[in-house]
Amino acid sequence: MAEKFIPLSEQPLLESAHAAGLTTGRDRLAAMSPQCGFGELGTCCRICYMGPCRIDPFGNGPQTGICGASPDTIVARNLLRECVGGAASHVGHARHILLTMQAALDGKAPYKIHDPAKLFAVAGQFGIATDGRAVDDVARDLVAASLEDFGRQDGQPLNWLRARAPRKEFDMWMENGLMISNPHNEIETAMHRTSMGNDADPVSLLLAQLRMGLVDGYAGLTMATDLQDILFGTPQVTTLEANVGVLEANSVNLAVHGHNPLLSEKVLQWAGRLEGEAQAAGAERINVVGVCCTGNELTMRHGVPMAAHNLQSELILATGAVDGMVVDIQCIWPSTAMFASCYDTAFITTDEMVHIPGATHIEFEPAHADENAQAIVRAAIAAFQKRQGKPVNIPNVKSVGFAGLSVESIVGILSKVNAEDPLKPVIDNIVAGNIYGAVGFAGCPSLKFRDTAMTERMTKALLKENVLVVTTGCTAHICAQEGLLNSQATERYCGDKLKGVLTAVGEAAGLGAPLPPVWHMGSCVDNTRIVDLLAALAGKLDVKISQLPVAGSAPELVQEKAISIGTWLLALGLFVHIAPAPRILGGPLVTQVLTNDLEGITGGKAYVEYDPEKAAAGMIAHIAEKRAALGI
Ligand code: BF8
Ligand code: SF4
Repeated sequence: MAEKFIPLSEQPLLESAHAAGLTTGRDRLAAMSPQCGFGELGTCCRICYMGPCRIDPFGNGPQTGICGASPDTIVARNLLRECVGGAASHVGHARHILLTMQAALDGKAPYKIHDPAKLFAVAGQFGIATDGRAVDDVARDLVAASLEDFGRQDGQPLNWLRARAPRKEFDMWMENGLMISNPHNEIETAMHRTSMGNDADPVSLLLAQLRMGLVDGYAGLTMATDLQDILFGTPQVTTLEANVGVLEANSVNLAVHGHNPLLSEKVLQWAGRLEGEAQAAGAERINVVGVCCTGNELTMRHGVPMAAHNLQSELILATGAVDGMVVDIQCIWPSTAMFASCYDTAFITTDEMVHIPGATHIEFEPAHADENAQAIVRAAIAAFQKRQGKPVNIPNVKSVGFAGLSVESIVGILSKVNAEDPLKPVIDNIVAGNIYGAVGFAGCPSLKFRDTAMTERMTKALLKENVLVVTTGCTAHICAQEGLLNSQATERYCGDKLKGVLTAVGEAAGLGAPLPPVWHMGSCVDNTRIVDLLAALAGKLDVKISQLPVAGSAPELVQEKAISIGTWLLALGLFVHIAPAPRILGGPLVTQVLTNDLEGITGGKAYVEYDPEKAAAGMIAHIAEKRAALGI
C-alpha cells in the first residue's frame, strides 16, 4: 500500500486541531467508513415514502423498487436530481449577479461597469447594437435580454444559449432535441419529471440530463462569468502566492470563502480603506486571503493570495491566525463555524440562504454593500484585537505562480507572437505535436483522493507527455500549492517538446521566463473560459469541439456542481474523466450510454479511473485517437 500523502502545510494543522479537541474531515471520513455500497452504486431510491428501496447488486434480492422502478430508472432519476442541484447553484449565482447589475444601472447598488470592452463583445454576440452607444445603455439591453430568459414562457431557446453556444454544437443540440428555454422552467420540469410516478425511461431521463447540463453551462456558468467580467474586469495575468503560509501573524487576516465576487470584491475594497483602523488596533495591515472559488475570483483579478482549497477551509482556522472568515454561498462546511468558535475567529455568514449555527450573520445586500462590507472588516479587526497575546501556528509553506489566464489575456500573450492571428502558434504547435493535446482540470479536492495526490500526479503524468493543462476551481488551488503554476514547473515537469513551446512563447511575449505549464483560468463558473478557448480553436479549424485532441477531468469529484459542469462538457462532446464514479454503476444501461453510446450523439464520453497514472494514460490514449482522426 502506497504511503499516504498529507501535504506539509496540513500536518501541523491537523495536530493543532486535535490538540484543541476538534475532529477534522479526515477523522469524520474514517469514522464513516466503509460507506454505503447501495449509495455508491446509486441504486437507493428515496423519492417516495414507500421506500427507501434498495436494489440488490448481486441479483439475489429485490431487482426493482416497490413501484417497479428499474435500477436504470432509479440511477437516472438520482443523477438528474444531482444535476439540478448543481445547475440551480450556478443559475442562482448568475441571477444574483444579473439582478445586482440591474440595480447598479438603476443607481440602487454601489457597483459599476469596469469592462466596457467585454460588455460590447458579449452584447455583440447577442445582436445588441453597440456602435456609438453609451455603456450603460448597452448594459441595460444585455440585462433585459437576460431577464427575458428568466421570464420567458414561449418555449423559445434561451437567449444566452443562442448567443454564446458554439455554432456546430448548437446545431447538433437542436437536431437532437436538446434545446433549452427558461432555466427555472427547466429546473422545475426536471424535478417534476423525476418525482414518483413520472418519467421511468432511462434514455428520456438522460436526454433531460444533457439539457440540464446546458442550463448549467449557459444560464449558470457563462452568464456568471461574462457578467462578472463586465462588472469587475476581465482577468489579466498576475502573480500569486498559495497555501496557508500566506497568513501573517501580525496582520488582520481576513479570509473570504464561497463563490460570489459581489461580496469579496467589496470586502477587498473596504479592507484597503480601513487599513488605518487596523493599524490603530496594532496590526501591520489587513491581509485579505482567498478560500475556494471566491478566492480564485480575487486572485484572477487582483492577485490576492490563495490560502486554502475546500478541504483546508476548516484547517486554516486551526492556525489560530484567521481573524475573520466571511462566507457567502456554496461549499461552506458547517464545521468551519465550530473551528472558528475555538479560535476567536469572527465567522460571518452573509447570504439569506446560508445560515450556520455558531456563525454571526451580517446579511449582505447589494444595495447596502458598502455598509455591510465595512461591518465585516471591522468584525475582523475586533477579532484581531482579541487574539493579541495568544499563540498562532502558521506553517511556513507557500508557493508562487501565475493566475489571470482568461481567454482575453491568453490571446494578448499570443498576439505578441503573432499579432495578426494569435491562435495560429497554438494550432501550429498542436499540429506539429509539440503540444500533444490539452486537458482541463476542474472541480474539488476529495478526502477520498487526497491520500494518493490524485490531481498532482495526474497533472505531472500529462505534462511529461507534452499535454498542456488548464485548471479552475479547487484543483487550481491544488496545482498552485504544488508549484505547478510557475515557470520552474515548466522546466521540472514538462516533456521536452512542451517545454520548448512554453519557453519560446514566454520569451517572445517578453515575460523573460517560460509560460507555466498549468494555466489558472479561474473559479468553477469560469469553466466558461475553457469552453470559449476550445470553441475558438475548433472554430478556427472548422471542426467540432469533439474532434479536438483535448479532454476534461474532475479528478476528485465532490459537488453536485461538478456533475452539472461535467454534463455540459459531455453535451459539448468532450471526453470527461471523473473519479470517483458518479452514482450510476448500479444501472447498466445508464453506465453504457454515458461511457459509450453518447459518443455517437454528442461525441462526449465519461471515463472513470481511480489510479492517477492510469487515468492520465487513458486521457492520452483518447488524445492520440483524436489526433489520428484529424490526420496529425
Ligand atoms: O465551485 S471546486 S469544492 S469551491 S465545487 Fe466547491 Fe468544488 Fe471547490 Fe468552487 Ni467548485
Ligand atoms: Fe421505491 Fe419507487 Fe418510491 Fe423510489 S419511487 S422509493 S423505487 S417505491
